[in-house]
Amino acid sequence: MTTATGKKSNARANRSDDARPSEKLSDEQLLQMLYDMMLIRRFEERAMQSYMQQKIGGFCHIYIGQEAVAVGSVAALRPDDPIITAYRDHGHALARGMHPDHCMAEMFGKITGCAKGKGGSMHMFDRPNEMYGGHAIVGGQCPLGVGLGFAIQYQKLDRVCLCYLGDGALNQGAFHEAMNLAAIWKLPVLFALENNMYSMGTHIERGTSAAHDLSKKAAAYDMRYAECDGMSTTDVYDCFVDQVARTRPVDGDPDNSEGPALINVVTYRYQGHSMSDPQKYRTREEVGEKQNEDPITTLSRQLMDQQRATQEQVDELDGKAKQAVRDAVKFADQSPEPDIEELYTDVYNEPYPPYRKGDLPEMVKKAEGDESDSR
Ligand SMILES: Cc1ncc(C[n+]2csc(CCOP(=O)(O)OP(=O)(O)O)c2C)c(N)n1
Ligand SMILES: [Mg+2]
Repeated sequence: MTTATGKKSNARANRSDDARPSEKLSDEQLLQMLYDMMLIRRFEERAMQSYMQQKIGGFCHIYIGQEAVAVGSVAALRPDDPIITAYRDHGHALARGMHPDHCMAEMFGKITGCAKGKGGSMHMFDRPNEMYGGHAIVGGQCPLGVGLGFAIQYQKLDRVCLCYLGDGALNQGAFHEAMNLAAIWKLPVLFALENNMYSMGTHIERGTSAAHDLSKKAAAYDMRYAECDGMSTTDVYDCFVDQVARTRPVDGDPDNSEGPALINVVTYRYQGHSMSDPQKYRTREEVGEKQNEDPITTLSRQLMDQQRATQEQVDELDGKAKQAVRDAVKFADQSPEPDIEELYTDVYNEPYPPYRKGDLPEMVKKAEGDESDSR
């Protein structure tokens, strides 16, 4: 595997034992993981195409290359474990079980989207599948992830929150506040660093202290640290099974948990930062080299070498993924746009009517009334 700066290291050095949970996965489970990655890849390809056709507006950040991170880590969770992430979020939503129709419709700004088309690409939410966004402010999801962890602890549940972040978030104050609180309150949160080595055009070594040894970031908060190879689905899975088990509070008791951890998942994005990125900060050779480590090709080969899948089965899965995405585009295309009234719903817990000139919201009127009463 590779370290934060791309150098080779022993991915399993941080593990408590040498057992590999992925070896216990059935053929069916492994093929499901392969399919989930194919679905994300094909979804992202069609998302890029639809963006070029101006069917998708705003920002759009493509996850191609990083599929093993979301799929491998989510597979290590229980369905009731919450996850939260940043704006490069379509992959996480799909890995968590969001139907591609509703994911694509959200991107198209349609009422059938997971957030009624009001969030778009960066704000995938799926409460039933315990997916809490989709956040555009770099590092902004870290304190929210800590909040999810606090809710678990407060309710004495035995869940684990997976809070994904990019390497750019390592330099945000919110990340450090979140790490500190998670550590002192021993919250059941795993900070899954998706270290694709770039934040926009800035290489991690140029923008982040101790980039060569990110265990120091965890050590600063007296927190556990682990690394895994984000280009290998099974390595990600093995690492997260271990870390989730160590963090999960048995019977909801924080004393029966090893507390939070920072996990450095070394990965790579093949596309630009967003849809408009001339990518002058890296060479074609560098991208090509990483494409040789493609997570989908790697898992396909692994399964075929072990005679757990045939080429025909792999092709069939890919065909199924392509069809699911074609259907999703059709669904999104044919869905209606939200009505204009939707601008005023889902803003507050108690919805307010539109603000017209001279009209004060009920809340303000009430506050002013209270003030005059007390004068
Ligand atoms: C607080 C804040 N500062 C700056 C930005 C602009 N911005 C958007 S994405 C990004 C890069 C973040 O990179 P990283 O966290 O590594 O995530 P990646 O894009 O690699 O997934 C920046 C600086 C922002 N959205 N929020
Ligand atoms: Mg990054």
